[in-house]
Amino acid sequence: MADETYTPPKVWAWDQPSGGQFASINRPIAGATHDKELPHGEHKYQLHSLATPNGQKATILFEELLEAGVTEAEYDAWLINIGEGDQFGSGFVGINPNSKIPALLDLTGPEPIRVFESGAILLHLSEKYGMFIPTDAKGRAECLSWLMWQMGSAPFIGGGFGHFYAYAPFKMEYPINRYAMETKRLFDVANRRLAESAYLAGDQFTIADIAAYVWLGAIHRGAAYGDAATFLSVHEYEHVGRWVSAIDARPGTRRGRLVNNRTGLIERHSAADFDTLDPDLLKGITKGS
Ligand SMILES: N[C@@H](CCC(=O)N[C@@H](CS)C(=O)NCC(=O)O)C(=O)O
Repeated sequence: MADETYTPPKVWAWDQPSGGQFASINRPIAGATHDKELPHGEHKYQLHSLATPNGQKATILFEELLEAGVTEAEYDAWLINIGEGDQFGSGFVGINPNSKIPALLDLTGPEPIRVFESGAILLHLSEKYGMFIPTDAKGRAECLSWLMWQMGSAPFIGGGFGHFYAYAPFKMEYPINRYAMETKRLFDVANRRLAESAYLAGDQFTIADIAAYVWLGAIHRGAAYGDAATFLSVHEYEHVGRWVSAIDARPGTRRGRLVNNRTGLIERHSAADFDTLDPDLLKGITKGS
């Protein structure tokens, strides 16, 4: 059982740092902390992000669209350093009042459209180009169901398991047990689904796969939360492993994971930017990316 006890006061107050990694950027209020305009490039899509799993969803879809020949999907990707508080600058808050990456400005139409929440960005772009989302009612419903499943469950993996297992100031048995159990259950949900179909929504690779892959793939290959892959025995989920390997091999996905990434491109403004990288980075997935 838990080895720490705590009696909450009648009214919670923000009077001390919570401790742990990222404590300095956590606060209980929304809104901008400082004035800072966002930079602007030449393309019709301006993405402001970072290569966390949620950020990679957007860059993977952009690179997959470009890989599929959708030249209108050219984009500028600017770095938002969440450790430095860039997400609280006035320009960023203007396109995402929730102050979290990724956020997109779509300038393809008569007026600018802001899109925030990684799932909304995936839907916005896939529907616009009619790609990576099935068009028949049954396939679309399956795709949206798995997309929303991922969006709803990511906080239990990242904010729950990842936080208490890797980032909290000390290890607490109760929350680690609770969220390890839930994370393993989610792996099992995906594993059972992937035992019956190649991808989450069926035979085709869709935005539901992009959303789930960035989270499950990072843990599966041992790139997230220290030794979480061993702790959670993820090798048991063999169908998830097969699916992660298949998606790892996609050139668009490989490029997308390297954008806004300190081991890849800090910023991305053209396809030629990838030529500046070590070719080995583009040939395969490295553990740290
Ligand atoms: N539900 C959001 C979550 C985004 C999110 O949690 N972003 C994190 C990085 S992965 C972030 O920007 N954190 C900064 C902060 O919390 O201040 C989405 O999927 O877009």
